[in-house]
Amino acid sequence: MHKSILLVSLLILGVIGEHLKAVNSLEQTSDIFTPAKAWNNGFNYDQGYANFNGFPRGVGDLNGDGKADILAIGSTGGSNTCISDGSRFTNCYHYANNLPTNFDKYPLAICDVDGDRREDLISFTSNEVRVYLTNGVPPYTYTVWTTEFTENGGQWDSFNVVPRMVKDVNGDGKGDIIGISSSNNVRVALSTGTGFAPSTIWLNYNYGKNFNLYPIFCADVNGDKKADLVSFLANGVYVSLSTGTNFTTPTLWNTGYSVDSTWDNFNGVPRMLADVDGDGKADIIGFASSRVIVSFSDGNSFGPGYQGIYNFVMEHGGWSSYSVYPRFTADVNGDKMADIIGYGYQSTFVSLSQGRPSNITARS
Ligand SMILES: [Ca+2]
Ligand SMILES: [Ca+2]
Ligand SMILES: [Ca+2]
Ligand SMILES: [Ca+2]
Repeated sequence: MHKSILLVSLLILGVIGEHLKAVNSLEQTSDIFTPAKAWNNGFNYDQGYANFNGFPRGVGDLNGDGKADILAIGSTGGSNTCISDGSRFTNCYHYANNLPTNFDKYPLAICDVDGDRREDLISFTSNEVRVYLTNGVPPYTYTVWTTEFTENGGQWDSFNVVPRMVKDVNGDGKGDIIGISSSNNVRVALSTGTGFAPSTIWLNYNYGKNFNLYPIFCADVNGDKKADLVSFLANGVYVSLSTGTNFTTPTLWNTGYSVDSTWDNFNGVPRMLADVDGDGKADIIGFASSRVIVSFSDGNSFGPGYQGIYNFVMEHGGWSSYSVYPRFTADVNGDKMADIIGYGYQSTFVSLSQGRPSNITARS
């Protein structure tokens, strides 16, 4: 996240103070997600994880059992993970040492890059991309997979301006690097299983160069196992499908979730892509100020917004900012439907997806 986001977040926290703590497990009726339950108490604001940039956190299936686990970077760069057993994040262990603690400058990603179905940790440092393969006895050590996409390897110096992601864009089961350069080139470096091949340009695209205003993601939205590019521009959500060798010209898939429709910053009203109903196509999960909204992908567009849950948002539960209370979406109980994971004030909360009930009505 950009520095200004942190300052704004700290200001908000200071001004509003104690009553805005993401502590809840609110009683609420929920159309898609079950009420929030605490699954872990270790990587939260109250335990010193003050903000996302300084204490990056993530989710990913680190042991390959189909259930996403949590991972957090502490103040000295040591990282710990807690494994999902389907109802808690438990069995915690030390994952790796000396990871960077400035996400905007040195972003991290979690993705399986060698195809063994265990997700790995990818760290973009000042001069090399380090891959921590989760295939041995922790704590894991890294190998350097490329020197591209780094500060010294081409002015990749801020996630907010020149984001980098790791997702499988060619469908071979191994995660690839996708980076959008300052000259608007979407560069892809394919994983060989033991390294990242030299990057090539898959698209020239000006996404806005400001992730906080115009968030951008890689996720498979049409179910062909190749991750596509999804960007939230000023007037709507645009999708650029992966062909396996390039990204197609972006087309408009939904007119909401964007700056013009009051979704004006990621820090306050985050948006994500994950497959909430388990049909293989990633859907939009939007954390509006008053509730979580889901728009399902039909492979050609994102449909109308369904009420997801009245929690994990500013007005319900005190989730005042992404910086202080980061949220993620991933399948934590192994039913192939993506759930909500929120790092709250004292606990990490989970709301499970119940899929797409036929009796719920779309509202936008
Ligand atoms: Ca797991
Ligand atoms: Ca791949
Ligand atoms: Ca795709
Ligand atoms: Ca879906």
